[in-house]
Amino acid sequence: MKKKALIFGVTGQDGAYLSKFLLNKNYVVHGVIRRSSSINTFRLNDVYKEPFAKKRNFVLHYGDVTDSLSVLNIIEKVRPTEIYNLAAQSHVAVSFDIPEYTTNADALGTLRILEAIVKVDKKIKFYQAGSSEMFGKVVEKPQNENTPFYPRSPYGVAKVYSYWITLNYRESYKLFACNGILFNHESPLRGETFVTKKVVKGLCRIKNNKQKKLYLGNLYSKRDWGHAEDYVVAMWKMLQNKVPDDFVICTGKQYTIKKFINLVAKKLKIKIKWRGKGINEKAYDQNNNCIIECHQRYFRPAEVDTLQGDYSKAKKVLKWKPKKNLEDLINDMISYELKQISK
Ligand code: NAP
Ligand code: G4F
Repeated sequence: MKKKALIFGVTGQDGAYLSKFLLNKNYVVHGVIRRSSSINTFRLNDVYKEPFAKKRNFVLHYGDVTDSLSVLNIIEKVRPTEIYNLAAQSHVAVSFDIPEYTTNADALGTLRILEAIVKVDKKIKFYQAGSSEMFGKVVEKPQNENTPFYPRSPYGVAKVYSYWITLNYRESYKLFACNGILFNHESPLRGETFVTKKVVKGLCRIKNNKQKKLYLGNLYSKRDWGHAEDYVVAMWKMLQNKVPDDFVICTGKQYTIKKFINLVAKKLKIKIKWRGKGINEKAYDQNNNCIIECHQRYFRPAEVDTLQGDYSKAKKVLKWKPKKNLEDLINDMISYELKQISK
C-alpha cells in the first residue's frame, strides 16, 4: 500500500516543494486548499495535471484550518499516514495588522488538526511547521532546540502556542507529533512580499527597465536563509525517524538584508553605491539613479534583529544537512525571475 500524505497549506511555497518531493517518493498526496476568488494553485502546476483521472496520486480538497468541521471531515475521509501542517498566515508584518485571524489560523489551527487526529486515528504522524521567529529577541547565539523562546510578533506568539500544543499532544496522547523549527527558507516560489523575493524580483525588473525603484524597510536585520527544496526533505525525515522529536533546520550562516541586496546586484551586474543613514539610506546605480529607498511602511512595530541556527541535532539524528548555499539560492531565484520577464 502506498503511503498517504495530507498537506494543509499545499498551495504555499513549502506545500509545492513537499508535494513534488513526496510524489517522487511514491506517496499519494492530498492537499487542502482554501476557496479563493482568484486561482491560487499556480505553484502546483507541475504536479496537478490530471484532476479527473481515475487513479490519482494528487488530490485537492477544499478546507480551512479555521473551520474545525472541514479539518475533521477531510482527515476522516482521507485517513492519511502522515499530516503536514504548513497552513498559516505566514507574514510576520501582516500579523500585526490581523493578529486575531493570525492567532486563529496559526495557533488554533494546529489544535484543530491535533484534536481531529486523536478522534480519527492516533497512529497518524504529524508535522508542525514551527519557526525561528519563535526565538525572536534571541537569548543566545546560535539558536538550537534548547534555546528559550522570546517571540516578537503575533505570528511568533501563535507559533509558540502551536509548538507547545504539539508537544503536549505528543506527551498526553502518545502521538507521533514533531515540531520543525525552520529558519527562513526561500526559493523561486517564495511569496512576493517576503524580502528575498522582493529584492530579486525588483532588481531583475530594474535591470530590464520594467521598474524604476524598490521600497524596503530595515536593511540591517540578519537572517539565516536556506533553500525551501532542502527544507522539505527535513520535514519528511522527521516523520521517518524512530521517535517523534523537535528539530532546528537552518544553514548556520547569516547575512544582513543589505548584504543580500549587494549579492543580488553583483550577480545582475548592477553597480550599486549606498548613501545616507537610517531611513534615509538609499542605493544608486552606476548612472546615479536612486533604485532603492527605505519606507516607514516596511518597518515593524517590533523587529527580530538576528537569527542564526545550529542544525547539529538534525545532522546527527536525521542525517540532514542543507545542499544549497546562499549563492545557489540567489542563482535559482534570479534565473526564474529573468525567465518570467522574458515570457
Ligand atoms: P506560504 O507560502 O505563506 O504558504 C502558507 C499556506 O497556508 C498557503 O497554502 C495558504 O493558502 C495556507 N493557509 C493560510 N491560511 C490558511 C487557512 N486558514 N486554512 C488553510 N490554509 C491556509 O508559507 P510557506 O513559506 O510555504 O511556509 C509554510 C509553513 O512554514 C507556514 O506555516 C509558515 O508559517 C512556516 N514557516 C515558514 C518559513 C519560511 O521561511 N518559509 C520558516 C519557518 C516556518 P493560500 O495559498 O490560500 O494563501
Ligand atoms: O522576508 P521577511 O518578511 O521574513 P521574516 O519576517 O523573517 O519571516 C519569514 O521567516 C520566518 C522564519 O524565521 C517564517 F516563520 C515566516 O513565516 C516568514 O517566512 O523579512 C525578513 C527581514 C525582516 O527583518 C524585515 O524587517 O527583512 C526585513 N525587511 C526589510 N525590508 C523586509 C523588507 N521584509 C519584508 N517582508 N519586506 C520588506 O520590504
